[in-house]
Amino acid sequence: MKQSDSNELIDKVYVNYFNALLSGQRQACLAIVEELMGHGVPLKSIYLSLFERSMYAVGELWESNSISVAVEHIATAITENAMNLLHPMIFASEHSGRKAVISCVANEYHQIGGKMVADIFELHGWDGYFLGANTPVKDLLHLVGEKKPDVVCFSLTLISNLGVLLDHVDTLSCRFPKMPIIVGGQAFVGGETAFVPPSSSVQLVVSLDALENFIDQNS
Ligand code: B12
Repeated sequence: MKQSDSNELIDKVYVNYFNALLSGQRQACLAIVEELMGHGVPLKSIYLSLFERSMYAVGELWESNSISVAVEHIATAITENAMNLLHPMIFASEHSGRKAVISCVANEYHQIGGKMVADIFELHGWDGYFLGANTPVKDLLHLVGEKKPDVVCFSLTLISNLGVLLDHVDTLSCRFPKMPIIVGGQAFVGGETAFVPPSSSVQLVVSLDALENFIDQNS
């Protein structure tokens, strides 16, 4: 399906989806996602044009105190739930044995973007081990030693966590000197965070499109 067609289909349902999300109607949200899947809308379009777009909008309403924390929490839970609906698409592709470990740093509780990254790896036939929010670095090191991935990705939302990220990258690089590391996430969008990769094995990849380029080049 052409991207313009999928965006058109999503645009048609977006307002209904967003209203259902804000009023906590999980069933209605899931039905809309199922409808889009039924039309063959690709996973990445649903992730970006429905889930990311609506959660960014939730963030704006939350920031301006137009909705409560409770409403934001329900919207987050519904979004995480809806992402699981797409699992049959994600795991349908043949797996190549390539592996990626994806994690949020300690004190980073925003995990939806990182989960999307893990799902994109799976969609392209990699095993995407997603560690979720607030992962202590010692546990990350342990898992990396066990799984021996081809790449480790960090997702960062809060600029205030940049120091923690740099510490994690440093610790990981000391223990696994040749391990390719990708950092990405909202903290780096718009050039707000000056990130200078500390070594040639570390790179900044902020979008799912750029991630797909990385996967293509390394598959
Ligand atoms: C849900 C949410 C929460 C939830 C998160 C729960 C969860 N399960 O994830 C909770 C309640 C925990 C939370 C807490 C806080 N939050 Co909050 N949160 C949000 C909200 C509304 C949505 C986040 C989200 O899911 N976005 C959708 C995903 C898909 O977007 P994404 O993360 O950007 O990911 C995309 C890309 O960045 C990329 N990507 C992400 N990671 C990576 C990694 C790689 C390697 C690659 C290639 C790509 C990539 O891929 C994704 C698809 O494009 C945002 C609003 C927003 N603008 O996002 C605020 C927001 C991020 N939160 C904010 C704030 C301030 C906080 C708190 C500090 C609030 C507080 N006072 O307590 C705390 C901090 C907690 C912590 N220590 O982490 C601010 C951040 C402002 C800033 N710029 O620093 C925002 C922007 C809200 C706002 N407008 O003010 N939050």
